[in-house]
Amino acid sequence: MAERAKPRLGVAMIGHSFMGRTHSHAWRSASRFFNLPLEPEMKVLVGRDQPRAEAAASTLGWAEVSTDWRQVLERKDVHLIDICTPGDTHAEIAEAALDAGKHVLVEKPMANSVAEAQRMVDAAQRARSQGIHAMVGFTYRRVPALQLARELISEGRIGEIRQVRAQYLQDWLADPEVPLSWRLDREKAGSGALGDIGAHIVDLTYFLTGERFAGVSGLLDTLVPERPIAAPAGGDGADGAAGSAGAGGGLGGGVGGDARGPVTVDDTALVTGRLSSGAPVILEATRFAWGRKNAMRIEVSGSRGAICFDFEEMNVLHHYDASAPARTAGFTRILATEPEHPFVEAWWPPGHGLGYEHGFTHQVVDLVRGIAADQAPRPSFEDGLHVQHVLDAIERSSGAANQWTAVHQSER
Ligand code: SOE
Repeated sequence: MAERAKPRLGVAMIGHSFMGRTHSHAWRSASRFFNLPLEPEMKVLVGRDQPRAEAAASTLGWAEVSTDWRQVLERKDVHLIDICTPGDTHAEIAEAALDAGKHVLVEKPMANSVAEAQRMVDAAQRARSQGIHAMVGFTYRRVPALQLARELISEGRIGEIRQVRAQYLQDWLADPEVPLSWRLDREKAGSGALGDIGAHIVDLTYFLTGERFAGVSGLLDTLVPERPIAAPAGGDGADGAAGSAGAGGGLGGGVGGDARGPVTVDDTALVTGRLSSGAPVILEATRFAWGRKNAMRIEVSGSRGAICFDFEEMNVLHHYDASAPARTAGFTRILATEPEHPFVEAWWPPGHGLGYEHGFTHQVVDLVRGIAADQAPRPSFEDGLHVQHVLDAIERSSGAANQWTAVHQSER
């Protein structure tokens, strides 16, 4: 008997640089590896420049191209808008899309300010009664080893949460000759290391412990206040908005001449904080840690043990069981590459491991399943708003000589 065709989920994506490439890969692979209730269709790629968008669409597998996202919102065959542009455009596009009855996936951090994030939450709440869903792309939540970490913590395997330490270390700005890009422009990016990578460890602390932040003390610093002005380059959206990235969607760009311009965001963010239980947290986000390429690390110490993760070994989770006899106690290195681990069974035979891109595919899988079941996928816009409140409190604290600053708690 012929199989009945699945209902379609028409997708339009805005922006086609680094994040646009990862998302395209995810939309392409999700239903090829996972049994999804809806079939995603890569309908339209939106970019500001027609020829560049056309080239990207043909490489990444989008059927059509548009230079006008508002027109795309009018299309009946488009059901979901995937926003991969710099933060300054997120609120406007997400609000309009939700009000037009489209589901939304938006890259992190969800906005450049609390006020924008709040507007997005309001729009998501209006849309929810119509069965429309919104999700923020904190993709690391869907790394199998980190999903396992959350399972172990919620099963009580490390006991009560006592303390969290997390770092997100990169080095792509350590060289002062790396040119300016949109990520160094406060107008476009909202903040620097804080929002770009610090947002991930704020979200992961929240995801793993299930606790919100209560207060913080923050120290932000701009280590290289001026940089060469970048030569115009290809790409569009998330990594091309200020002409920063080539077609490959990398982070840096070419230098245009001798002219220099100001860096208007933080280069490094250092934070101490407390969770709602009172548990202390220490966070560090920097793009100046030579030799650290994408070292997103998190260690949670509980009353009965600990878990520890480093993205540079993304298939590994370390677990310490404090009840083990001292003679043989030590961190157990768990390879999260087995069919028993979240998402892994859909991919390769045991032990073969996953990469950066898989988190994005898993994100699409959970989003599509949530939409089909009419069950709000997480991280929701409310979750994203909490992260935004934490970033805001860190900035205010840093501006007030690191003064302890309460994190505003909005309703869930
Ligand atoms: C750049 O610093 C960046 O691409 C972040 O923007 C991403 O969110 C992170 O996954 C990797 O680093």
